[in-house]
Amino acid sequence: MPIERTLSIIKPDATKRNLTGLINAKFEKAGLRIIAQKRLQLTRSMAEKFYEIHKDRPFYNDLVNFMISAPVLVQVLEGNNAVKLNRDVMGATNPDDADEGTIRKEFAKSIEANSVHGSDSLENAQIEISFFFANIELVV
Ligand code: IDP
Ligand code: MG
Repeated sequence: MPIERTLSIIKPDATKRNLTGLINAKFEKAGLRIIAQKRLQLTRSMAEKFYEIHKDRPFYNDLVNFMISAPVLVQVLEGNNAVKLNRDVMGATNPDDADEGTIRKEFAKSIEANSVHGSDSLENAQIEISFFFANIELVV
């Protein structure tokens, strides 16, 4: 299985409730290694740019406001099939549809305030990692 890297964000609903440690434990238990991590207050322009792909969706403005409503933890996770493995650990976008034991099932408050972001492809993972991190910050 290929070793991959993926971009994770622990979202404001989770940082506000002091859930970063419990969520990181889920990643580590699944075999994902946190090789970079920092707590940031996103600016509106950063959040707009990060979610630009969704700019025509009806939830875009609310999503940007949510993502700047409190600090986030941006992270790079590394492991076998990390992109898909992380999506599996996260669970479905809507917590009502998420499997038992997933982060979103356990912690998400709503389809918007769903506790975590994870890259959806290897190509997007590389783009998203370089959005937040320099190579020198990725430490295995
Ligand atoms: P994903 O995070 O599971 O990849 P996306 O479809 O890429 O889901 O949506 C990005 C984020 O936008 C979601 O994680 C969630 O915070 C928010 N979002 C997605 N769909 C809705 C919706 O229907 N209403 C409100 N917010 C949404
Ligand atoms: Mg997505």
